[in-house]
Amino acid sequence: MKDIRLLSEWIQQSRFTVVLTGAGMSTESGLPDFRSKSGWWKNYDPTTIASVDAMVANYSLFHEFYTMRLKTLAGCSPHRGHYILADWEARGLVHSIATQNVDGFHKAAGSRRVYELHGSLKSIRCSGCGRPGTVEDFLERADCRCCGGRLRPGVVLFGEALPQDAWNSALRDMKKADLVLVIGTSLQVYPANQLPSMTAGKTAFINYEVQGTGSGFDMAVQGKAGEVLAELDRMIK
Ligand code: BV8
Repeated sequence: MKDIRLLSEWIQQSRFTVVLTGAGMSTESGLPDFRSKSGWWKNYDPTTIASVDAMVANYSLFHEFYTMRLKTLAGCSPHRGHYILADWEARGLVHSIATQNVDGFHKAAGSRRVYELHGSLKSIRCSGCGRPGTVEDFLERADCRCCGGRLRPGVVLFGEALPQDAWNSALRDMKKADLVLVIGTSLQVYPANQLPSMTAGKTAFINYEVQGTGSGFDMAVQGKAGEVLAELDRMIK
């Protein structure tokens, strides 16, 4: 409890707070994460699924995986933790959010300055000509209406570069931050996992599992993102 009390003070004193979130930020919305016991990668090996090779060599499996991801997403929505972060931005307590998540929940909850480092599941595009497609067309396994190419979600697959503007904005803000909150991530994925080390400010890790990953932070709070954020919000209000 004392850590959360201290963290609530850091958040109020900070002039430039940046947040980095991962899949653990959305599990309370009903979206599985990747590496926990109930995560997506339990049944699938990411590099054989979420990669360009998989999309080219095994489009059926690729399509099946992302169809399931899109259908699961359609039944979920942001939880109180997403709304609290959006409220903190409106109140000047948070400057921006860099997210590894592709669910769009931070923006849906009202956050304005969100850097989607790994793209967005619902932004469908043609893997051939790059023109936008619709989720409906993707789900029906239709081809691109312009060039007949295969449709794909606008997510960053393993082996692909991150969107330049999102990465540069996140890096710029991390360097300026005097407080970085890292929420719901195992920090296994490069280069997003490098961001917390880019700041000269204080760093706090809020995660269900804190052993190992939590070391190297100024503070590690073990718990569920939504619950910890609600507790902090009560202390700050
Ligand atoms: C690139 C989109 C170069 C798709 C994703 C060997 C060593 C090191 C690196 C590499 C290597 N071989 C290859 C690499 C690079 C590779 C990489 O990092 N691989 C890893 C797996 C070893 N990275 C890349 O390929 C990146 N690109 O490097 O390009 C380049 C440069 C120039 C030109 C060309 C190429 C691209 C990486 C992006 C991949 N795309 N997602 C999709 O979603 O389908 S990654 C995927 O993992 C998701 O985005 C996810 O968000 C992300 C990270 O995972 P986490 O968010 O951390 O989720 P995880 O389940 O792991 O952890 C959740 C945590 O939350 C857990 O700790 C859990 O305890 C906790 N939790 C759960 N519930 C809660 C909670 N905490 C609090 N509250 C809760 N309720």
